[in-house]
Amino acid sequence: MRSLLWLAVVGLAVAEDGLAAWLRYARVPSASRHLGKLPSAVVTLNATKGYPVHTAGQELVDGIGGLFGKKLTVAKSKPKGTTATVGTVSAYVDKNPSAAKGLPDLVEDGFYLKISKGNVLILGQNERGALYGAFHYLSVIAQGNVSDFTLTSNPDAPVRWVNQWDNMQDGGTHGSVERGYGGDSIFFWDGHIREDLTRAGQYARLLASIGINAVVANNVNANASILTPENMDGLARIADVFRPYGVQLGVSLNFAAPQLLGGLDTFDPLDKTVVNWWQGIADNLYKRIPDMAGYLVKANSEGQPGPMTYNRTLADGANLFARTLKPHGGIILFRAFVYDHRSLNQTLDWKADRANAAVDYFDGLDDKFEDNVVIQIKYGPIDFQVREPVSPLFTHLRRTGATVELQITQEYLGQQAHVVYLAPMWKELLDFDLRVDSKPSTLKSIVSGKRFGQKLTGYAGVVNVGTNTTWLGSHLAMSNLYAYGKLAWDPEQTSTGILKEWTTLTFGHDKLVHDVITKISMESWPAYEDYSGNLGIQTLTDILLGHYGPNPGSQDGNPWGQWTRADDDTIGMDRTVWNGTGFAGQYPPEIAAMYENIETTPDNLLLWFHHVPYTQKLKSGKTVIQHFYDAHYKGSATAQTFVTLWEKLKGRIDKERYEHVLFRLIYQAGHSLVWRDSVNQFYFNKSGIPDELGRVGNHKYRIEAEEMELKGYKSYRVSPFEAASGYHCVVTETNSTVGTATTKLKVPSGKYDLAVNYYDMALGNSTWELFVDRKLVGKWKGDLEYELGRAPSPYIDGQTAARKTFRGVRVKKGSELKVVGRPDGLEPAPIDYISVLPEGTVD
Ligand code: GCV
Repeated sequence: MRSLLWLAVVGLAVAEDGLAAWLRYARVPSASRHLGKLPSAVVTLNATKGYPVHTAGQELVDGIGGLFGKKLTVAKSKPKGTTATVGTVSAYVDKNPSAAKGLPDLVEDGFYLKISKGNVLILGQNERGALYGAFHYLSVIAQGNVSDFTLTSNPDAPVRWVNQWDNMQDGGTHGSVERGYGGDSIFFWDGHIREDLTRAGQYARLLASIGINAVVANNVNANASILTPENMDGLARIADVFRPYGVQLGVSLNFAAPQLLGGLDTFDPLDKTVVNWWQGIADNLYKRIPDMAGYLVKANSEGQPGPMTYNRTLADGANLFARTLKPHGGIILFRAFVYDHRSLNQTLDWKADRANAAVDYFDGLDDKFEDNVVIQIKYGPIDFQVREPVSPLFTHLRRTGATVELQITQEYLGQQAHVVYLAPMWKELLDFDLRVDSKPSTLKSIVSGKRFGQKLTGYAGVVNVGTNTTWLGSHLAMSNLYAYGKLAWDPEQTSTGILKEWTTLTFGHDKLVHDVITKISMESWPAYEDYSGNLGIQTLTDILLGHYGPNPGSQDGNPWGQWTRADDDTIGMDRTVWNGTGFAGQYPPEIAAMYENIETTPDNLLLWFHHVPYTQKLKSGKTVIQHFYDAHYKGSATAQTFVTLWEKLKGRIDKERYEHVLFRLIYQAGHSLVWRDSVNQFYFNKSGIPDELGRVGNHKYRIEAEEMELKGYKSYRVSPFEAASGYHCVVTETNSTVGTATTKLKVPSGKYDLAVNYYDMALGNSTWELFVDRKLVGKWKGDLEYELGRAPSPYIDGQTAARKTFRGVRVKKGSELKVVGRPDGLEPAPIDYISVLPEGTVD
């Protein structure tokens, strides 16, 4: 009872499951001291229930109540005492005509804030802007700042959308949310729109608080059945729960829907019956959702139908929809992610290059699009890799507006099982100067519309939250969603500044908590790049399966085009004009010249643009291969420090989130070693060039499971070979045999960390027990598929390889070390090796 009271006094939320994310409204330190500087009542101007100004009033009451324990009332006209007045500029000016002159110019969705001696004025250019202003004020006071200030804030770009890749139906290759690692869809189930859309409303609230104005709820790999009358009614229900937050609904379309759903014998975009069919769809949608944002379309890409099926241009395809939306005020985001994954041939054609596709397809179409078409372009020319140059297509569209597509869900970047704070990467991309016509042309100036003067430009972020209370599957990953919204509003904000805000709102004010989260987050992208794919070679993940664990060999020899062209002596894509695929020539001359020349290409993109020997010297003086080895050791060593850093926070944040994050960081530390060893082993094997420091292939603390005394276990050659230490692991002889692997330790007596590398497949839940001299050290289950949302894999490979560590175990010289594995289902309790590590060592 006493502890409950204490919790109430210090204002700690009891269930910190992540659902409230950064909108926890947890009590600020010394809250009672600030009460005099806060409003006592809220006045909402022209508020209608279910619309943003009304919501803003409610948020102010809830926010100030939670943050400071001060109960506010909502009034329609001015009560006595200090007030927070919130509404649109026009509603305010109607009541106070003389105030008009003193107000700043606001663009759509912008807001004005004036805080003076406890009186707060929050005005939006529109209702949505008023809500944004209220959220901004609450964020400022939640960070402990109750001083007077005045602020005019306008968004950098009008399009600030998020995309969800939610499927109508669970199952299949991608389950409920394609590339989603936070549970099932919050929108759809069993082919329909969910009855209970509470989570959809909560999502809209989070998004509104960071300035997002639209959500495309269904996957770009769209199911035509989204457009049945019943599902359109369902979409209208989603729009209803979004509306109070000023979030508009967008819909992804399947280009072949006239045929698949409408029963027509064609989906040719120039066919009159097709045009009429789509007009009917638009009219029917807008009848139900008058404020619908518009459409998102993926066409002629990865098996999706599109206009090119009928030899029509991509502009013909986009304009078909644009024209049907125009009478309703909607816009279409048409994706530039167009390429043919079937015909690219690496062996026959040195010049073949998937990276060329977007410019090849879109060049010459700039002035052909309707003015409500926006081209949505992934930040790099391939696919959300750990390092890519900015897509050159941004420089080819001067009349038609573009959005940059960023990925919050970490498809190729650790799937939320690895912490990777993405704001620093996004900042680098946005700040990159593309030098169009030899003039400053940063990506951010292009997507704000300032560089070329287009009206419709901005940002699209693939988020893929799910029903998990953490939204993305990991508490720390939520800083990426927060940062996405903040940068889309104002790309000048810094990665650390955004992180500081997010940390305060999410975890509170403790300095140590801030220091730790900042250090982990800011080191996370460089570390991940170091252990997953260096020098612009891309994330060396398994591109044919889950896009998660290491599998460098999977990049080449298939038409997906994420090639490295690694052979025994050389590596990298030659994208030069003089000798390669010509991709470098798609940039404006200054940038093209920089990438064309190996001397002026930055090291971190060397292998993106050039095909070189492993012995090629970098600017650092290292060879390519030695850089690979060193970077993989460095990155994985950094990942180990995340665990010890986080452990400093024990007792300083709530137990629930502390444990949740710790579990993931421990897992990441182990998996970073899997990455390190797989990639190093792979290139050592290919190149035959040894590591100057003698680490690769030499692991003196390891005992290979296949070299232990086996009973019920047998040796198994792993594929790909590099995913196992010594290329082999052990598996139980049958699905029901209990296996034991035993050995005598030769190390001097003392305390050691015992690390067992095993494989946790999605085919069962084996159990393992580790004994020293017949005493149980620990027991664990192969159930990571329930704990981590990352892509499940049925194989013994780099996706499923994991590590379990027991720290500070006493052993004697000659002690018996034994692992007992009990298979379950089709998972044969696989073990790779056991490391007996002197304390403080990791290998
Ligand atoms: C929605 C990548 C992903 C696909 C995704 C596609 C896209 O290829 O792996 O899952 O499909 O990009 O962006 O359309």
